[in-house]
Amino acid sequence: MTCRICGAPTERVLDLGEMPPANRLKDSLEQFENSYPLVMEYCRECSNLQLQYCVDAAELYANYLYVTPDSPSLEAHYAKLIGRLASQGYIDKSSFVVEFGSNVGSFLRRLKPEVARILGIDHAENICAIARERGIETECRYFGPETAEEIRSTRGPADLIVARHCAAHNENPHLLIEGVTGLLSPDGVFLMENAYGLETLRNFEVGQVYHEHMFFFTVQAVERLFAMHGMRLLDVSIEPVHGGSVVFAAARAESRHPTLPSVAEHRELERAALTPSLLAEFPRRLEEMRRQVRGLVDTAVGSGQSIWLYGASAKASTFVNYVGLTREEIPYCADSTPVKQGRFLPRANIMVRPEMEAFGAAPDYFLITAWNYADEIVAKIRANCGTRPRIIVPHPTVAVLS
Ligand code: JHZ
Repeated sequence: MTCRICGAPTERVLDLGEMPPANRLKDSLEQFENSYPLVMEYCRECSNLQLQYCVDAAELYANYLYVTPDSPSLEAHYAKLIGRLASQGYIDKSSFVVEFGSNVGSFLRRLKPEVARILGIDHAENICAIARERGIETECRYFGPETAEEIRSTRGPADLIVARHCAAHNENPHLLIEGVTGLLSPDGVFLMENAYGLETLRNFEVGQVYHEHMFFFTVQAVERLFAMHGMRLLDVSIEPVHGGSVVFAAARAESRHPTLPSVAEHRELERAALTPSLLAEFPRRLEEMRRQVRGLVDTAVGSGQSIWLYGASAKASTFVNYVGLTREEIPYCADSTPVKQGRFLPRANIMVRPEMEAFGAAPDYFLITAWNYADEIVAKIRANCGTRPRIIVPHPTVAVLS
């Protein structure tokens, strides 16, 4: 295959075989589910990590079930991002901000008091409706050059465009950046946040590999992508949310904003870390994690103990199917998202139940599948169930908290 950023040939890093789309929770056990190849590959030329096979967007995003959870760690992250945007002069009280992939508007709600105007863009009607109920003006559509042109002609250019955890969900990043350059004001800034490819590899996060994540962006690949569209990176930071994320700020090459030292720093750190041996180690370490989790589950179930998953995240879907867990051994998964409750994780067929029900059941073990929120979930379990349940956290290394 070839790199969808620079066109050079790619090499295979990980092959998970055929998997069902991660967020496609089933309404019933009988419901038919499609599976598609899940293969991660690497481009030596621009250091891009991508999925080899991309599922059609209409198949992936129709009736989307992901609702950004209310989480103290995400709230702290939003506050930090907004502080940084203001202190670097990327926004002020006169700014017009457009966020695409805005989901239920959690970030825009925080940003609203700091700027003049906000607009959310999301492709899922059910999600846009929730955002609007929360007072966030949201248009239901895909972002691309056409949408950008229409927004520009009706509302004017954007001073800040935000894409948090959605740019990697688009098979063609060139079209997306074309849209960005079409809408951005001359000195406007584009803020793009994604799961960081280097963190995915070095934390051995198999759960990050699912069909929506068509790219695992790296600093070097994104710098190349922006340069191909007359854009320049201004700033890069690595943040702990979503299992290790990278936040890029970029602008037109001729923008008044300076390029900060963080860009060269992270580029060099990444060059030193993203080595052939890390790429080769990734599937080997995943196998090791799989054996450890399997062993813990087999021992617990074999001795008659009960286990609940905690977190029906997209990451959970790849994780449980990679480890080979099913409802025979783990019947339930706790999750606070109402639209997920009563449905089943794809292939594993584990039923999603409200978290209060899980606390009431007080199983012998919780296996944290939303491990990126492990601290706050462990605190909730301890507050509601005391010290009885043991808690398995699979990342960054498999640990059992007793
Ligand atoms: P969470 C989604 O991935 C999908 P997921 C998407 N493709 C993406 O890129 C990333 O987000 C960023 C639940 N939960 O956020 C809520 C509780 O039940 O890791 C969620 O279902 N109680 C857009 O799905 C899940 O866990 C809690 O206290 O991997 C977390 O999903 C908390 C904090 C969460 O994203």
